[in-house]
Amino acid sequence: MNPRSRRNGTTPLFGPLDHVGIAVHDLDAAIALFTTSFGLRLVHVEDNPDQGVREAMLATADDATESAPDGNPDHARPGGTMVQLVAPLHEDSPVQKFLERRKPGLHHLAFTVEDLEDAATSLRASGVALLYDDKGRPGTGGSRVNFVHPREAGGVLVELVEPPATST
Ligand code: V0V
Ligand code: CO
Repeated sequence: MNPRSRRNGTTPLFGPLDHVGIAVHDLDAAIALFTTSFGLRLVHVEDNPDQGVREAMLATADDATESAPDGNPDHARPGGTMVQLVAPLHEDSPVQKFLERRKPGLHHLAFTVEDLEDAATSLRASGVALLYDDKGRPGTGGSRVNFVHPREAGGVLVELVEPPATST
């Protein structure tokens, strides 16, 4: 068990909803809708070649709690649940496949976990597999992420997010 983990029998495995992922064709148009019309604030735009996406994170709660746990200003995390707009970076992107098979719309729900590897162990014990190995993959804003396939999660792609470690 990771020594940073504070999880015990009384805390849920999945913490607060970190973000809701929405698949889009046109990132700039979607950013304009969510900022200009819906009033969300653009936190950052980032390419994630490993995931085959260009993504934009938008804050729903513009409170004073925004801070970067590791001191990197690019990793600032607003207090509320975010919206993540994901557009394909290339033809092999899972988001490209999603847009072709389905259409733009809700793509995934991302829950915060305290420790990605502990979460993988716990899920495995419940018979739920993750897409990647227990260490996960690089996610947005310095996080590490892993996924549960929608066929194992009631038809919804579920992402696990371990935020960047707090620097002491
Ligand atoms: C596929 N299906 C979905 C779905 N994607 N259902 C709900 N939500 C989704 N997002 C359904 C699809 O309609 C089919 O249902 C079935 O699953 C198999 O479809 P498929 O196209 O053959 O799917 P696969 O198995 O080839 O690919 C699905 C997976 C893929 C989940 C394995 O999308 C994947 O590897 N996703 C994880 C990585 C990812 O999505 N990255 C982008 C976000 P029927 O027709 O059989 O009923 S990156 C991100 O969020 C980051 C970086 C971050 O937050 O930091
Ligand atoms: Co995501």
